[in-house]
Amino acid sequence: MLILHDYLPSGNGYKVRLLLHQLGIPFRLVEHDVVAGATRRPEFLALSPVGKIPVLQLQDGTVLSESGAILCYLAVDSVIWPAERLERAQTLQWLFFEQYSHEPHIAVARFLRMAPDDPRQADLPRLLDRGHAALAIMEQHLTGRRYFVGERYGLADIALYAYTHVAPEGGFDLEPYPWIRAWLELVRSEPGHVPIDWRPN
Ligand SMILES: N[C@@H](CCC(=O)N[C@@H](CS)C(=O)NCC(=O)O)C(=O)O
Repeated sequence: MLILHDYLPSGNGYKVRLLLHQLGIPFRLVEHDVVAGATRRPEFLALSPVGKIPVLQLQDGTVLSESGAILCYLAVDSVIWPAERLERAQTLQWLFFEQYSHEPHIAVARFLRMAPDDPRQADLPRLLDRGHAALAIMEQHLTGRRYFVGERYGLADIALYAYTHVAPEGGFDLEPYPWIRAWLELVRSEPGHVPIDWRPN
């Protein structure tokens, strides 16, 4: 059985949990307390030198890190992976956007609210600014569309949903983004959708 090393409040981990559940793939969840520094301990670093969750451990012991890479590993050959070459590249485009222009600002702003002693508190105004810039790009793309790629629910929606739906916890008001709010509702209504704090039995 697959093992997912994860931390329940993590949006990066949630992307993988959500996809595993929606694809009906059974897995065992092993939780690590990121805030307490568990991923920096020697036992975890021996598993994955990157020192971050999520980590997917395959049946043969191989480990895979980086949420976007794990999503692709699980999705390729499944119904959720686009058949068309352009749509595959557009999916990757949004996964890279999420990692470079969205998550580093929106997820970190949310994390700083959970960790008031973190020395990066002074970065908050810049993170809010950059996070809103990412939300504005998403709003513009979603205007007149239902989903990010090919008018079908896919990996780009999963990856961007993970931290966008909890962006208010980082201080982002989603009121000015009606298309994003409609898309969040649509993603929530997908079959097999589970909330961020869901864990397998
Ligand atoms: N680019 C990575 C980011 C992973 C990441 O930042 N994980 C955080 C939790 S959301 C973590 O494990 N942080 C622990 C640390 O940096 O010590 C991904 O998408 O998987």
